[in-house]
Amino acid sequence: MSAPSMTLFHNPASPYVRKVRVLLHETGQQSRVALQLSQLSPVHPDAALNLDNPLGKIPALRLADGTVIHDSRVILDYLDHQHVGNPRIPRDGPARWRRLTLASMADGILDAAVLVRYELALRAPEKHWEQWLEAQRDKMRRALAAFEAQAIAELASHFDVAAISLACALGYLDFRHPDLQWRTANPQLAAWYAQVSQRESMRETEPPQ
Ligand SMILES: N[C@@H](CCC(=O)N[C@@H](CS)C(=O)NCC(=O)O)C(=O)O
Repeated sequence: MSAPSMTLFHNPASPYVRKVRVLLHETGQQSRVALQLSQLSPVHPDAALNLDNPLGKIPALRLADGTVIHDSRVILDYLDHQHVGNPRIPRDGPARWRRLTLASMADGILDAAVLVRYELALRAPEKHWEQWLEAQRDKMRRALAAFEAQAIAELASHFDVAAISLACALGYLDFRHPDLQWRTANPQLAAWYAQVSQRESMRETEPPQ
């Protein structure tokens, strides 16, 4: 087996990194990527990472030629062009825009969930802004309800960019926001997630307990 030609700035707790690792696994590309641990938060940045991604966010992927690409969506698109199996992001047509929109909605759940996590974990309790926290939770609830009502059959049809993104978002809700109890209002999503979370790619990328 040849040495990895790319380096992924990662942290096992990051749901955005998990999306990348799940796609690598699903497309048989894990051995192409070395992992470089990045410990960071918005108030404790990783200086080495900042040199490669001025936004100071993970995931970021250093390619074989030294170029660094970042944002999980960009990285997924890049890696999906590096394998010969079925594309995980439809290349064109209405399916492309639909699946990317579903993926974006899943990422929006994650964005809200990560912001809530930062507010609760990093800010002093007396400074917590309850109205803002609740508004972020409402975004999560509305997007989950939309998946539940409109997208179950599509999600079940193949494990592509939309399904990977949502599976990682739901895994993150279990990890950081069990209090949200997302399964109660979304039984079909819960059944779908119970299945996909058994995939090897999902089991091997579970966040630390
Ligand atoms: N839109 C970005 C979001 C990445 C992101 O926010 N990652 C978090 C870790 S879960 C991070 O790097 N946070 C550090 C910060 O915001 O400064 C993506 O999809 O990659």
